[in-house]
Amino acid sequence: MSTQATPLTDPRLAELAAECPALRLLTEPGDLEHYGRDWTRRWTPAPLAIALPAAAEEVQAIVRWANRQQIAIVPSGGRTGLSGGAVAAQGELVVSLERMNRVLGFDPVDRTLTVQPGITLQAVHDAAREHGLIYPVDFAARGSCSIGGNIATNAGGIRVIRYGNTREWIAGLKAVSGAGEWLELNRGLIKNSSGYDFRHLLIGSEGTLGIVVEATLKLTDPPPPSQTMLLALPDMDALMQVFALFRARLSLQAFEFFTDIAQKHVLAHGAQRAIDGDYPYYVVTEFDAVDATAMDVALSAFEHGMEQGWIVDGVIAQSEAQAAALWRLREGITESLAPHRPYKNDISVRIGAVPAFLHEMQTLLSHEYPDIEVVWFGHIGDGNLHINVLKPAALDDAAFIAQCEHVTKLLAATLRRHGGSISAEHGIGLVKKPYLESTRGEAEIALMRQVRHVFDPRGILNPGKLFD
Ligand code: 2HG
Ligand code: ZN
Repeated sequence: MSTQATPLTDPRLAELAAECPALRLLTEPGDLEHYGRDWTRRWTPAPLAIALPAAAEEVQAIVRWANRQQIAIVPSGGRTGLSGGAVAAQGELVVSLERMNRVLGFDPVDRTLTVQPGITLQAVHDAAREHGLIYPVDFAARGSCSIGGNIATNAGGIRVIRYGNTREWIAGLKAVSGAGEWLELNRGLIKNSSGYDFRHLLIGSEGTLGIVVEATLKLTDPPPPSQTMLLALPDMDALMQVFALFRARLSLQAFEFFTDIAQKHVLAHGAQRAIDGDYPYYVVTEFDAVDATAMDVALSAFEHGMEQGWIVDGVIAQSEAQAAALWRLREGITESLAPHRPYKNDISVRIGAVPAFLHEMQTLLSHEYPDIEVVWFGHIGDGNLHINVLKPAALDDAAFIAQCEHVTKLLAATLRRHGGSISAEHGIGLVKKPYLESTRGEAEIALMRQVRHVFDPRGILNPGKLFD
C-alpha cells in the first residue's frame, strides 16, 4: 500500500486537495481495494479515493466539500465489521480515521480518557491500564478495530454480561454532522438533563449521522482476580441451566458458548484441546475469584452441575497462560472459519426467551441447511448468538448467499415472534438491511429516516447502509 499521494486526475479531488493542502489522499488500486472493504469480503471495493485526515478540521472540510460536490462518504475505522457497514463499492470517498489515533488526555478525577476515533481498542486498554484503570469493552478484534467503529456499531463483546455495551462507556463525543456542523455532545457530564442526548443517537448509527472526531471514554476499576473455566455440556437445555446456576452463585465476568463443530475448526487452526473427547456444547466462563472461599463456591457450583447432569466435564485454568489457551478456543473461532467464507447471523433475544428460541431455531436450521455445516457460538449470557454458515466448496457464491438469505428471512420471522433482534452487535450495514423491519416497527423506521435527513440532508454519509 502506498503512503504517497498520487497525482489527482479527478477535478473534484483536485479541489479537495487544494482546499486541504495537508490532507493525504490515495487513489492507487491497491489502496482502493484495501480501504474499500471490511471483513465481509462480499462486495468488490470501488471507492473514488481514500482520504486520511490528521485533524478534526480536515474531517469537517471533507464533509463540507462532499456536500458541495454531492459525493458520498464512507467513514472508516479498522474495517473489522461483519455487516458491510464500511464497504465502499459505489465510487464513494472513504474517510479513514486511522491517522487520528492518539490519546488526547486522561482526567484522574473524572476517570475519563479522551481519544481520537482511529485508536485501536487494544491501545485504549493499554492507556487505561497505565493509569491503573480499565476500559471494559472487549472482544477478539481488539488489536485491529478502532474506537470510532466500536461507537458506530455500539460494539458489545465478551464482557457485556458484566459491563454492558459501548454505549455505557461514552461520556462525550465530538462529531461532524452529515451537513458539516460541529457537534459537542454531552462534554463528559454525568448529569445533564437538558434535552435530547444526541450522543446516544450517534452511538450505533453506523456512520449515517455524523463522523466522530473525538470520544471521551469512561474508565473503571480493574475487576478483582478472576478464574477461567471451560465446561463441556451434554445438550442445549443444559446451557441455560448452567448459566442460571453460575449466575446465581458466582459473580460472572463472561459466559460464552460454542459447539463441537466450532471447536473442531478452532483446533484445526492451532488452538489446544483442553477437554478430552467431544461434547455437543462448551462454555468458557470467567468469574471473580478473590480467595479460597470464592473458589470453593465455584467448585461446589461445578459439582452441583455435574450431579444434575448439566455438566459432563470441566477444566479450571491453573495459570494465566492456561486461561489464555481456554479463551483461544472461543476467541479464535471467527478467524478459523474465515477460509470457509461463512455467511453470518448475529442475533439476540431476551435471556429469558433463549431456551424456547434456541429450540425453534435448531429445528429451522437443521431443516433448511441439511447438508451445510452450521457453526454456533457467542455470548449466550447476553442472549446473543452467532451463527456461521460455511460455504460448501461445490456451491457458487451467488447460490450460497441466496440460500442463506432465504433462511435469514425465516430466522427473522422467528426472531420477530420472540421479540429478538436481527443484529445484536455487528450492525445492520448492507448485510442485514433487508431484515431491519423484523426488529424495528414501521413508525420507528420512518422516524429513523427523518432523523437521518436532519443530520445529513444531502444524504452523503454512508448511503445505502442501515436502510435506503
Ligand atoms: C465474536 O463474538 C464476534 O467472536 C464475531 O462477534 C462473531 O464471527 C462471528 O460471527
Ligand atoms: Zn460477538
